[in-house]
Amino acid sequence: MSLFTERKERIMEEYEALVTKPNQPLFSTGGVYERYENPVVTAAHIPPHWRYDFSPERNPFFMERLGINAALNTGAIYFEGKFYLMVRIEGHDRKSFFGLCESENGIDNFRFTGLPVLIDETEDPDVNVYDVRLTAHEDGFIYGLFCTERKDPDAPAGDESSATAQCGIIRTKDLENWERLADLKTSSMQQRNVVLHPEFMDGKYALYTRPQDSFIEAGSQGGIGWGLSDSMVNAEVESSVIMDPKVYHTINEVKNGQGPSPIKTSEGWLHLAHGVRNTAAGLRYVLYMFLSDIDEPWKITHRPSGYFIAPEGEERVGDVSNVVFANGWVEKDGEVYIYYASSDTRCHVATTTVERLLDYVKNTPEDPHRSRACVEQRRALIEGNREFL
Ligand code: M1P
Repeated sequence: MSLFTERKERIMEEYEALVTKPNQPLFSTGGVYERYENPVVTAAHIPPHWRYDFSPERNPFFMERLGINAALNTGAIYFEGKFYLMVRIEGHDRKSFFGLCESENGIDNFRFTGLPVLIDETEDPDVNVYDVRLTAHEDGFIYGLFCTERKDPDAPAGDESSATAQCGIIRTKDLENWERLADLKTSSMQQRNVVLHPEFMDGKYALYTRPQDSFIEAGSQGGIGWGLSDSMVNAEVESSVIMDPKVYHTINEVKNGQGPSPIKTSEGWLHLAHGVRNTAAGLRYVLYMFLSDIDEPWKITHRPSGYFIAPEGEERVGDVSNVVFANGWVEKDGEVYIYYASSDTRCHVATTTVERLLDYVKNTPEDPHRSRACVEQRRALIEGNREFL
């Protein structure tokens, strides 16, 4: 058997074993959601024919020609009976692009379909695109809002790392044909983590924003903003209110950002977001939740303290360690599938229900912002337990 055939057969066998591997829930000490044994998508889930040249003449050693570095921050949607993830796939060349994979049950057997998504460029071509949030809007389109990154035109000579971030917009009705719209205009120098609310607000489109002073730093701005746009064609948010600011000595003291589009419940809008704090070892990204008013979604009614998901075990290590990030979840018949990436490297699922999440957001006390007040809060919990111990 030739080296080509031997390698190809082994790679195909290992790929099939990986993408058909069943995933099992793990016992959860916290009780709010269940994590799973295996990541749902990794770099190794990207189909071999997206990576290798299958011609024995052109590729006698069956080498990878276009390698994949990571499969991370994924948008998610339930569409025509299947769970779809729109994964941020990063090549060895550091450029990200989107690929769609589908699964019947949302927890395993995710397989990429079609081709890597080819997005039209605007007159100012994107250098990098990532972190798409999918929203099935009541106008009938599925929108994908993503970060478009370009070299900072004002970077001084020799500075090859300063970049600008803005919100790119695509839309579709079939997850196959994507129409590129103009990038979102706002009054902020830069934007990342922009998310479309699924319903009209007084006949306008509502967007969650994250204004920022520079590419990395939220700076004097930051917080999760809320603003309206008359249209998604040439979308423009002229002014926004900060509905969830960054706060000193919390999990989001450095910056934060809306995760996926919120889930509508009988008691308000459930939100998943990420918060970033400083540590001696660098930034730590965790996920947190809040509930906002059903009629005025920019008004937060419940803010459970602290984090909802923080990196654990192998999740702690990767290209950017100590990070969890989520830009996709699916609610189906009351069950919630949370897709989160760990350390900018791989995608996981955690499952729960709307009922459990509402219990969590309503009954987890708020951060009292001082150690003494935290002790009082914990003593009240212990006191309330006395009669049951
Ligand atoms: O590296 C962690 C995350 O950093 C960015 O998020 P934020 O804009 O909140 O800092 C994004 O680049 C995200 O993709 C990445 O996972």
